[in-house]
Amino acid sequence: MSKQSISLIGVPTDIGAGHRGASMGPEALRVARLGEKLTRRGLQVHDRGNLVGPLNPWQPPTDGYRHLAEVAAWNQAVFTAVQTELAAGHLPIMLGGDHCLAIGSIAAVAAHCRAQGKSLRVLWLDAHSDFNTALATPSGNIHGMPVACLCGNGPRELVQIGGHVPATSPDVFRQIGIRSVDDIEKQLIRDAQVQVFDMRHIDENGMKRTMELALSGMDEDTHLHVSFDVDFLDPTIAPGVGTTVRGGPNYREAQLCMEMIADTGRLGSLDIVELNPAYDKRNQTAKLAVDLVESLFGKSTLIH
Ligand code: 4U7
Ligand code: MN
Ligand code: MN
Ligand code: MN
Repeated sequence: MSKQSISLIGVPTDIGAGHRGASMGPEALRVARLGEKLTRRGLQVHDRGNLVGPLNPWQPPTDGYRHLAEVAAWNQAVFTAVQTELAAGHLPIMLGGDHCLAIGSIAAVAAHCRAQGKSLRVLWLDAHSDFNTALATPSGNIHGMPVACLCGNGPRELVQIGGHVPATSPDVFRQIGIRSVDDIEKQLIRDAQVQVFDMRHIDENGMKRTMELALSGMDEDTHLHVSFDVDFLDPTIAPGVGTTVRGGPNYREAQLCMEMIADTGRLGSLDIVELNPAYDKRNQTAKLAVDLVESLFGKSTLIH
């Protein structure tokens, strides 16, 4: 078999976030040697450089959304880039950037699955559900809305990215590590029946059982997309994010999560988002993210 080909796509934006600095995430991941580590794993890695988009105007929300036009412009660029890589048979890795970029990346992955007759599974590793709408959001920040937008619940400018409305549906998502959901957002999650494996689920059942459940029902025609919001991790090990929530997975739990995803052999695309070097110390969170992504691509300590 020929080498699996990976494309790194930098998305240097904090346009959807409530704190500045996630725009420095792509470079922090490069400095932590993401590309070299994956090359060492036997993968063929192409760094496509950074996408370009509007600067952050740092304005308050209007009609429940902050920077809607700018978020749409960035996501249009992400959609096109991911579509191009998937069509060429490459596995795209988004170097974020805030989590609003998942609208464009997952819309492109969903379109690819439709064209190829594949089914889609999205693992949403996050402290948050990101299922807010203009009415539900306490902040107006669009990085708290990508899952809702992808399910057709959002502004026309974002729901239409990729041309297929809705881009995908709640049943493709499995959310893991959740521990901060806003009040109205909770009701929306319940109504949409999104499958959420929250921290209590992990506490009670362990990461192993949780991942078995989240990964069940996939087959050889499943494209697995992982949307890895670095605030998924416990902030004691991953302080370099804008929106920390205590009580996340520890180092071993996070490793097991990644290893079990690798074991499926189905990983087809990845977002690494919300890394914010302005809050980090000596790039430790970027280094940890790279370490976990190595496990996601099959690095293991198993001897037998
Ligand atoms: B992230 C929040 F209110 N729910 O909507 C909101 F708690 O991509 C946070 O998961 C969203 O980091 C966090 O502003 C978005 C808040
Ligand atoms: Mn989050
Ligand atoms: Mn998120
Ligand atoms: Mn965040």
